[in-house]
Amino acid sequence: MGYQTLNVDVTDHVAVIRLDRPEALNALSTELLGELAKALKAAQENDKVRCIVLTGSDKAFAAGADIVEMSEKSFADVFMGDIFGAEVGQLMRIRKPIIAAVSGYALGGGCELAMMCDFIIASDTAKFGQPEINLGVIAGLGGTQRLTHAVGKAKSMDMNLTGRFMDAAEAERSGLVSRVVPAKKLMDEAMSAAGKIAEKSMIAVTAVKEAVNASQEVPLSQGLLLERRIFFGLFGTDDQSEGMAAFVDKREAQFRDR
Ligand code: DAK
Repeated sequence: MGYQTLNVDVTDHVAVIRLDRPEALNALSTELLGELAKALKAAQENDKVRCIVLTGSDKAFAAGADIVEMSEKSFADVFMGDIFGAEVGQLMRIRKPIIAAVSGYALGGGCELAMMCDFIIASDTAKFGQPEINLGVIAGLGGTQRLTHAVGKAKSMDMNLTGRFMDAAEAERSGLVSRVVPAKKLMDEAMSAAGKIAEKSMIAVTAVKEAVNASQEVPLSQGLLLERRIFFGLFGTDDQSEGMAAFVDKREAQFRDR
């Protein structure tokens, strides 16, 4: 399918979705978010795809929601229109792992989009921020919630109240990103991580995603119970038998997602 604001490429079981609105630093317009939701759904439904990498340009992952588009809207427009509600709902329904490969600006909705992914690999040029305060509003896609979970209250308050940007080193130190690599290596690193995930049992991969995501929502005792139940359940899979037999036999496991 052809997109106006994205490029999609599937190689070796990895779908790379690249945001491509360079004239606006990949600002998240309604069109872009609609296309992103479609591309993610297509990746979810494509059996060849085992992992997704979401990325932008060297200069910007995404500089936020499209301010030009939003500037004309009233309370009634955004409330009754539930802007981006359907698109974000689609993203949250993706069960395959999504890695955000972030270079340059990830601001406002761009930072929030990266945080909606399963983990973030950043280039050393990455800059994260929730500068909505400068526009007279606050974050609306998780910037006060997911960011606080990721970096703690102090840094989240600092970023949401002052609108300052966090560089890649601080983002790694604070737990917002999992790895920082030189800008030139960003896609190699993201593809290598995605390739590693693609080799695993998709049943176990999907289970990891559900269990870790649950840790952000439920009390520890419930999370631990859920984890244990899923762990026990995986003993009903061929992939558990194969994975453990392969270890004992000192060979590579051949997972079949069964
Ligand atoms: N929207 C529209 N255009 C943008 C943009 C944005 N967010 N960011 C950059 N651009 C455009 C610029 O207007 C400029 O266009 P031209 O003037 O060339 O036509 C072009 O991209 C290049 O930008 P600059 O000339 O400004 O480039 P610089 O290198 O000088 O500065 C910058 C880069 C990223 C520091 C600067 O562009 C900037 O501050 N951008 C705005 C960042 C920002 O405030 N982001 C937060 C936006 S608010 C919700 C859903 C979503 C949201 C909220 C609720 N619900 C579902 C409830 C999200 C809100 C936001 O993200």
